[in-house]
Amino acid sequence: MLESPPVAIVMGSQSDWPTMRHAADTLDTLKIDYEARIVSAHRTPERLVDFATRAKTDGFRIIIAGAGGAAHLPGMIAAMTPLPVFGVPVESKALSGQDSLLSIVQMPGGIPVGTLAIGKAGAINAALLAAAVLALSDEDIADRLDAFRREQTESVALFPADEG
Ligand code: RP5
Repeated sequence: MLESPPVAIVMGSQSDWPTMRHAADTLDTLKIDYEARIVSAHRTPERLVDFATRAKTDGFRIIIAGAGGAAHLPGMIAAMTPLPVFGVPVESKALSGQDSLLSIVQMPGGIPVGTLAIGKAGAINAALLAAAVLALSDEDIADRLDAFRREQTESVALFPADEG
């Protein structure tokens, strides 16, 4: 088994990175290692098969997959690995990501993809879910996740402020 980081962040295109980097930033905040790769279900299908079939033996434990439009990437990865796959629908230009969402969420029974919200919130939450899974067997990550939640709660003002 090779020593990959616990989380793989994969995306269908370079154009997905501005969304998917929010997952990466969140993992950085929690000090969780990851590797980010471009894997296109349609443009690089052999790369997809290679990645998905080897992901577990490479040492990854969780896969976060983001794609837009005809977003087959998360589902195809899930079809080829037993690892948990979290899907992030990237906001598409033509249909505002509703196409991405429906492409990812409507998996047939038997091959699950945990589907998040469209766009930035989905990318952040995919990373937080990945952290929560890892926290089940890693007390340091559990402590950092607890601290993150505590700080988030404390940062919410009681009263709204005027902007500007
Ligand atoms: C999908 O097509 C990608 O995930 C991306 O969201 C979308 C558009 O890709 P580009 O044409 O910008 O490379 O496969």
